[in-house]
Amino acid sequence: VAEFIALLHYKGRAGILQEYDTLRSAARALPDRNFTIFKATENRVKNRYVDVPCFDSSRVKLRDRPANDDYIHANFVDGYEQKNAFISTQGPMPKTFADFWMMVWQEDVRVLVMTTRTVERGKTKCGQYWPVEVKETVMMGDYEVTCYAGESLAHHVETQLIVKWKGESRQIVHLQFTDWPDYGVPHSAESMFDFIQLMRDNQSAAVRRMNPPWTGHPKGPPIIVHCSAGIGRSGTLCALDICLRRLDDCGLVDVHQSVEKLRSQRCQSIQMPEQYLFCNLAVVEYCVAKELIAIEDSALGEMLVWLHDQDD
Ligand code: PTR
Ligand code: PTR
Ligand code: PTR
Repeated sequence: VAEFIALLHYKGRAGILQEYDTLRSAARALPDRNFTIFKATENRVKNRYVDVPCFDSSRVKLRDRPANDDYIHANFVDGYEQKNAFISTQGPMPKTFADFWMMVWQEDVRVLVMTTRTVERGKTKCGQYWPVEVKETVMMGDYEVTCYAGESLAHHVETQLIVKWKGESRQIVHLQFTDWPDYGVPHSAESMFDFIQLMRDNQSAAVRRMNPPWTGHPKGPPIIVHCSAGIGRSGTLCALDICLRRLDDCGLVDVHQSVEKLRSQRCQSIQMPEQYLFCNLAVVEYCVAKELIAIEDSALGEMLVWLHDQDD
């Protein structure tokens, strides 16, 4: 940890931004960087953004559909020592609501994490694919989704859902982080740490309630994480979860390597240089909060200034 912090100081803001550039070049050089299914004419309507491609290699296939109609803009992403701990996906659109719920059901997902608002700065970022009023039921394709409880807190909204399909019911929780500013990155990672903990607690509780074995997921089903494009904010959240788990488990941290791996599974994860800076500094903030390191306020302050320094 001390080495990581010393290295950050040595690299400085410019060095970290340069490191982000090398991540982008590395991504472009990946051997199995194919987006054939994303590009297929019939799938265009299923993509929220034409400029955010979806890897063929890690994509989630809808198994109940014919092979030429199994596409959704979603990828399996590994967590810390857990294969396919996450599915990272774009914010569902009315045309893909049914596909989204089919994926939730197929992968046995119990925790949905959303890191955007449905509308930001007057633009639609994500469709309203879940009910928010207590007792409200919506039909999403063949899936009946009912809200049975909801709570709005300072930094997030928690909605309890029951999903029914072919006579079977499942309890699913929807966690929406509302503390991410419309643009850029949060000023402090504190509310994100709390939110990550909430996500983990809900997942552990869900796994305890479930009966193993889970189809294809020995450590429990994936958590679905999405924002608008499903790369910037979702990528940042997944990267932080991975880095903090590793830190807690063995006291090691390698943001660069963790992000590189993430980017090989979900294209463009951590979409902006500032998000990469944020990830690095959030790790510092976590180490300070956990008293793993003692760092002078002035040094931490100086680092936070880099983060929010908009004059590149
Ligand atoms: N049209 C570009 C392509 O297909 O390569 C879109 C794209 C842009 C894809 C950026 C990936 C990108 O990733 P990175 O941010 O790693 O350069
Ligand atoms: N890709 C955008 C650009 O290059 O202008 C940057 C961008 C990133 C825009 C995220 C919007 C984004 O989402 P939000 O508006 O929700 O922050
Ligand atoms: N074409 C969009 C843009 O550049 O604004 C694509 C985009 C949108 C990319 C949002 C990233 C975005 O952020 P996030 O992944 O955090 O929703």
